[in-house]
Amino acid sequence: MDEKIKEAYQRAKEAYASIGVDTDKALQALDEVPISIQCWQGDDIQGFLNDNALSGGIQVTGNYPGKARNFQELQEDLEKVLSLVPGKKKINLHAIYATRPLEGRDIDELFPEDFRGWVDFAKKNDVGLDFNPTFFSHPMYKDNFTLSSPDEEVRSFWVRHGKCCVTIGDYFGRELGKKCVTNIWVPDGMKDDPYSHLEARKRLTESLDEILATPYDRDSELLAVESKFFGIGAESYTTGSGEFYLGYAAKNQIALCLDAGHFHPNEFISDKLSSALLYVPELLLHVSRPVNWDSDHVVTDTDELNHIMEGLVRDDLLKRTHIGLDFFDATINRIAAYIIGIRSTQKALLKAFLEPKEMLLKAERELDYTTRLAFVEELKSYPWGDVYAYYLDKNGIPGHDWLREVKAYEKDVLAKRGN
Ligand code: RNT
Ligand code: ZN
Repeated sequence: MDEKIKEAYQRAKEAYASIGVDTDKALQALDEVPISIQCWQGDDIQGFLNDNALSGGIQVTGNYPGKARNFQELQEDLEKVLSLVPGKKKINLHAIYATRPLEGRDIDELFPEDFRGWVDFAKKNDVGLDFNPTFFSHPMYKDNFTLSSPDEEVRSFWVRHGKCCVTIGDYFGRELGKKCVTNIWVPDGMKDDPYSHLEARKRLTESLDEILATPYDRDSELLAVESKFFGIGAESYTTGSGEFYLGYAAKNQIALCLDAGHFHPNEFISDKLSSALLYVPELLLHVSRPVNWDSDHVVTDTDELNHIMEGLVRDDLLKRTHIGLDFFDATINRIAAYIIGIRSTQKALLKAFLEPKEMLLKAERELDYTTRLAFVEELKSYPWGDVYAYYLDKNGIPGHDWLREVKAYEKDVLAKRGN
């Protein structure tokens, strides 16, 4: 253990103890919160199955060299990432990341065996797996529609895809003994004003009902549905809107996925957590950073990120919330993007765990808003950075020096890929 880090931690521990906060306990709590890492930052959501360009409101911009081109390379990159962040982790997969070639089959006919490679990876690295059917980057994504398509051939294709994916998520959960969260997001919508707002939504309900009727073990898998405000090419109408999915998740008692970039630019998910959890059993978060729109920038230390984590800790919502990351930036080193995003998320969580919760709750209940504001402001300059540095060092993980390691990996591995 680095002596300077240890000394700084001792001082931080005393500072926090003086306001009734136990830093060891905060670190223990942090260490227990699984963070689901999106596999798609590693290769710009390309996947292993096809060369189809991205479509449906998902845009990856940039061409920084060295992206993973296959399963082998993505595994190497993810292992590098896992080695540079402490705590519990999961890997979040999309259906287009099947590790077995489809050989004549299409994605409406996928089997657990197609993902065997990831299960081996998860066991080797002691991580859980989460899953997503891929309703984009495919020729059957037609006229901006998948599950809500008026074309029965299109709609039923995607229903079959969704059903296969429920079975695969169930398999992940059983195989790994860690519940798999399978999240459904469809890009469906219209560029121009719809005549009927209702018809496509009725079809989406029908399709989802068919997918949910797939048998699965509730202890092994949790289904989630993700809303969106608008997408590229779907500027005027999104079938799966916020109200649609809040209602659907509440009615069917499945999880609601809230993506930080999927609401009006002045609307924040941090204020939706407590309301949604009064009516849906669980939440999935897509922690992202929207810059003016659903831009999926790397997560950084923003007010909203801090408010999300505060919301979860202050109101005790963590037990029913799954934290997943959803960003993809191809303009910077992709491994660095991961480390920055994951560490920022962990730091925000840690700050929330380092609050004198009982004292602040009491102040609020007694309408002592002066104390509330004073302490929340004071806390911003408390030495939480020393606590996080200690957490890293205790786990044998480099602190600020992580970038040196990532640059070395870029030189030795990424640069040699020649892409
Ligand atoms: C798209 C959604 C969705 C995707 C991933 C790749 O707007 O946010 O979650 O980002 O499934
Ligand atoms: Zn998302």
